[in-house]
Amino acid sequence: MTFPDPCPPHHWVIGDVHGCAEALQWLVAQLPPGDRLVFCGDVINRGSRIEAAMELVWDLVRRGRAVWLKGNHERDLVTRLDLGLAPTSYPELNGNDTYRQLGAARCRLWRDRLDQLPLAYWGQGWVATHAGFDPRTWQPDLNVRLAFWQAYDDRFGEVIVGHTPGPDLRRLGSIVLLDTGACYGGDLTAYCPETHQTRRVGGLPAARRSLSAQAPGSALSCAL
Ligand SMILES: [Mn+2]
Repeated sequence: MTFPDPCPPHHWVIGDVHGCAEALQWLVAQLPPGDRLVFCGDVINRGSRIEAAMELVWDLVRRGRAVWLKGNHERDLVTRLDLGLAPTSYPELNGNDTYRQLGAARCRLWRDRLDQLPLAYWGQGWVATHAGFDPRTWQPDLNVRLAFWQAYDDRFGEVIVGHTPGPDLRRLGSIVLLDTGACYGGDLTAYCPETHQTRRVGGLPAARRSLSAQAPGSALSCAL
């Protein structure tokens, strides 16, 4: 005989890490150790310590504390690896930050893990997914923006997404936009759907943040 847990653990949904391993470490250190973590996808690409970020998240997944949802960047890397073309003949893969930092062999070691990442995590009265739902099918869509924002009818309760960076956490009705652009000099943000609390840490080390501050607009211009 079992009794329901009188105080089930809370969840923290974490926005696009994009290789910001230091920020991720600082953020996780701020969160209650018994709470569950849901990574909203796009852990890879863009930042300077991509494999360290992947290892940190995967370790949390392996220990049963976290779920890593698939983002369009994880999906696209798997797609490109599966094309099986020599890197020299496939400039898009050469231009992939994760591929450049890890190399072909290490990318292939991650391929099956990335391919099997779930598309959504369903909580009580809320759901997390990378970008939103296709309003024609209401299935998760890893790239959707406006069509979902305009059509969402609250059928799933609160929907927590990353994918679209902005200076702060934003709400569009019952949609929560969580990506605060850690890799562009913004913050990495965690949001708790049970308490509506947020935690955020700076995405870049101080030295690099001051560099990025000298080039306003350059980062977000390639944000999407
Ligand atoms: Mn994305």
